[in-house]
Amino acid sequence: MTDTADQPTPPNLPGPAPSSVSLEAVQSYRAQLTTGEDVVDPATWAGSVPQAHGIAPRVRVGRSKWFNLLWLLPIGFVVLIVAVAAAQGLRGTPAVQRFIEHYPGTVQAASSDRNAGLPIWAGAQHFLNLFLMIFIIRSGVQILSDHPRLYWTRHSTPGKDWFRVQKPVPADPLWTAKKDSISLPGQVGLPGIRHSIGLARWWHLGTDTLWLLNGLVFYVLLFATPHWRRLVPTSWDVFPNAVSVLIQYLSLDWPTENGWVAYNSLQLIAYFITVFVAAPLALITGLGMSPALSTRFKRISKVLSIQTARSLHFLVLVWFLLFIVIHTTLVFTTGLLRNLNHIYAGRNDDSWVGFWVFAASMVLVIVGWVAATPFTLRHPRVVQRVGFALIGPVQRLFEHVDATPGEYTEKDISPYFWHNGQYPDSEEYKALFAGNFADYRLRINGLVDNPVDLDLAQLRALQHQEQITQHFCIQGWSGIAKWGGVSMQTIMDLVKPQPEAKWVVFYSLGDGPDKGIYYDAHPIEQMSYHLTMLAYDMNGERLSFGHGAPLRLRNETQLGFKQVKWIKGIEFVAHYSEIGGGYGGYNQDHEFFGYRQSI
Ligand SMILES: Nc1nc2c(c(=O)[nH]1)N[C@H]1C(S)=C(S)[C@@H](COP(=O)(O)O)O[C@H]1N2
Ligand SMILES: [Mo]
Repeated sequence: MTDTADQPTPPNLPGPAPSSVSLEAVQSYRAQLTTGEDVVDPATWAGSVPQAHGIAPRVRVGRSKWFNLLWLLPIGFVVLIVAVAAAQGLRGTPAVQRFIEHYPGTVQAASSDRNAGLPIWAGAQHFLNLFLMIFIIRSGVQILSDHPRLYWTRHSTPGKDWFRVQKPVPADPLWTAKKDSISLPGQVGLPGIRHSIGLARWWHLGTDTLWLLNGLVFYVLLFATPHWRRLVPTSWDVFPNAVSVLIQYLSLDWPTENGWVAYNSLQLIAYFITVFVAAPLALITGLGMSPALSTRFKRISKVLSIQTARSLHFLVLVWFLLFIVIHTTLVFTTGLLRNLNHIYAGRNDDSWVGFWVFAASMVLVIVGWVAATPFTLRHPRVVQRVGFALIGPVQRLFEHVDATPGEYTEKDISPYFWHNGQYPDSEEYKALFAGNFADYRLRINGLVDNPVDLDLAQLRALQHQEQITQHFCIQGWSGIAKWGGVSMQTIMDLVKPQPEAKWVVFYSLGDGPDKGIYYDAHPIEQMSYHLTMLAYDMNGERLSFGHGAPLRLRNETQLGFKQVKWIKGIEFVAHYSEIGGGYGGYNQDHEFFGYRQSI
């Protein structure tokens, strides 16, 4: 950040022309807002975007070759057949027979019998885990499909993605991330329709909170009882035993299971990784995508950049999916009734008790699964409110971390910075653009002692701030740019907010996708953060049309949709509930986002 000390400071500026600052200006902005619907109509959703389907998942090989992952199905099948043949061959050899005799597959500690059986809490938690996972996975896949590409660097450069479920990025220089999003079938994605990330995130973050609580209780109970011994390997013998189990499974001559007393070593390793590696990694990589945390904990975000976090988060999903498929297959094929009795009935026999508990729980699962999407489309405000109740307090906590400037340098600037949102096309904007913004005025008013109208020359005369920061779009792409402009603190020194002013509303010259102007409200505390500014330059040049000319907001503790572009007015208010639909911004009113989005 560089301050240009020789530029005039606020008191040296020419005073505002009193006639141009008026209540009418404020009222005219508010009158241009629309309120948004309380029900989702897929036909008119997000500005009537037609549903768009992705393509089969592909992974990049080398510079520009793409491997279609559907090939893994036939390849996997052939590999499995070969592996079965090889394992059967191996079991015929005396050396392998001796090995299996020595390492039968299960390490049984002397105390194993004391840990025999599963307590009721384990069954209850297993069910809750399974139930929550359905919503977590469906909404997670929905979030991915809003920017259906993965990268290893924070630049999100087209063609540099390593994974995509979407065609290559078209050459259109004004292509937006929203146009790049894809739809999912309504019973796969949650809620399935294109660009429904706002609702998907409430499901994802809300059920995550419950899942983490469930996991925490599980950890506590596990270590407060001897049951941790069932899940934590305590001898190196698990490795040869796991190899032995694998050979036995593959040769289709399965080991005798005694899961009541101890899991076999392969199972033990899989459970251990799932509980103690994959689950914590899901949390860490999830938080690694947060703008507030990333700008604050720079050391961590240097290594775990948003895109590394996002890619790893996806790989954790792949692990969970594989685990679920293999685990369920084995539960079904290694003595279903007994297995179900172990987990749901706390008994070690072949009665039907566990099965009926399982069947009843499956009814709940199916009802939840089938109802989730229709419910979300019919009651999106409920999803928005309940989701916020579950995750809002955490987001609020993270918001209080002010970033310190200077994380990135010129060499970090992204070669490609995605565009997003709805471009302005009003006569008002076109006329201003044609006149090179000579007639542009930024109107700042509301609960301030000194309302002002500023033209671009006056804005440029204010103390200059420059910062190189990372943008985090809610859809998942990111980019680094150098922003030049005026800090919001300088603006506040000029307009002098009154004590009642608690929120600051930014109005755009551009409409949102459902008509009515785009706007967003920010808490006033964040306006004095180091990196909160109005930018008129980007990467050393004037802000382009696509990126928000002539003026846009940067508040680096929040996601991209809150960075209003093409700003025409700023209003200081007591609360945003009187503005537009009353939810704190255009996306909050129309697409059920949250007014605090530090994650
Ligand atoms: N006026 C207005 N501002 C907007 C939007 C919009 O649609 N209209 N989109 C937002 C979103 S979702 C993002 S990610 C950023 C994108 O900024 P960029 O196009 O400069 O990358 O602008 C934000 N500001
Ligand atoms: Mo965005």
